[in-house]
Amino acid sequence: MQSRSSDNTIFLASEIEQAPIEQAAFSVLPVPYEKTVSYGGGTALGPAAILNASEQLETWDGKSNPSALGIHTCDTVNCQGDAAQVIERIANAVTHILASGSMPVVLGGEHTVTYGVIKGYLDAGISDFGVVQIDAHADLRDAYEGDPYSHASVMKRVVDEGIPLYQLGIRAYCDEERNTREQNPHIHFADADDLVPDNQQSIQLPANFPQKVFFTVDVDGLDPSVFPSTGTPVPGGLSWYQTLKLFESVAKQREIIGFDIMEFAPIDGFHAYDFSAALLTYKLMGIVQRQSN
Ligand SMILES: [Mn+2]
Repeated sequence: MQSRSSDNTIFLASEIEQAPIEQAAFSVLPVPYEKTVSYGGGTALGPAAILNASEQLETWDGKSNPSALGIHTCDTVNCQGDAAQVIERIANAVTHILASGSMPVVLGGEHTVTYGVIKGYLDAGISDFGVVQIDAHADLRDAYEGDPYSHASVMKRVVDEGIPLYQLGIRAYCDEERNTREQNPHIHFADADDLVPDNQQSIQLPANFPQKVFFTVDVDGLDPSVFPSTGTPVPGGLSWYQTLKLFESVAKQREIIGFDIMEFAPIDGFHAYDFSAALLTYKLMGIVQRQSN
């Protein structure tokens, strides 16, 4: 076990050797980017807190051992400079992971990071994929407070690239976002209203939804009782097991080509939430592992 305050650690460092990227099924990419803060802050501290908490994970996730496939932790992305520069660096890092034959597992940082990740796939020549998003917010504003790279606009940037989107657990959106959903036939959704009261644990992707899926998890999509450690919490979110089951239901229908965990903002002194974010990351690796067997 290493000190919780140590930086530059690698995922599960206490249990496994760092796998070379070419031999790792999963490549963890820390991106402590935090520029647009709408309410509470702290996402810049997310990746380091998750990596530190990963020291406490068991390699056996309850059903399989994802670490047996090899986990590589990449260098932390330099998040200095303007949004366009950082997005370019994120895209380059993701392209490198893909060129190495590994799967990106990206730790944010604010949700804007996901746009850089998606650009990385496009730069690598991969464009025949859809995005499935767990989130409290639709993130479909064309710009927020004048900023097209706001975390409140990230999924608009994604759909503007022509990428189909399926949203899960949304429960906060404005008129502009409602209109965007109605006008764009490539945006699908099962909102919190549809999923949470009946504890619905699976969805059916449309037949024309792409075979490859990138899965983005904004931790505020889960209920604040699970993750109060985020900048813009909204009550009525997904439960822990419901989140895992929904991810599994997508993984059973499609090929997961990568995923991210965004908007985690650790609360000083409440390390339970850091561990929850690390465990969520590892559990999603496990679901990917078992589906690809
Ligand atoms: Mn979001």
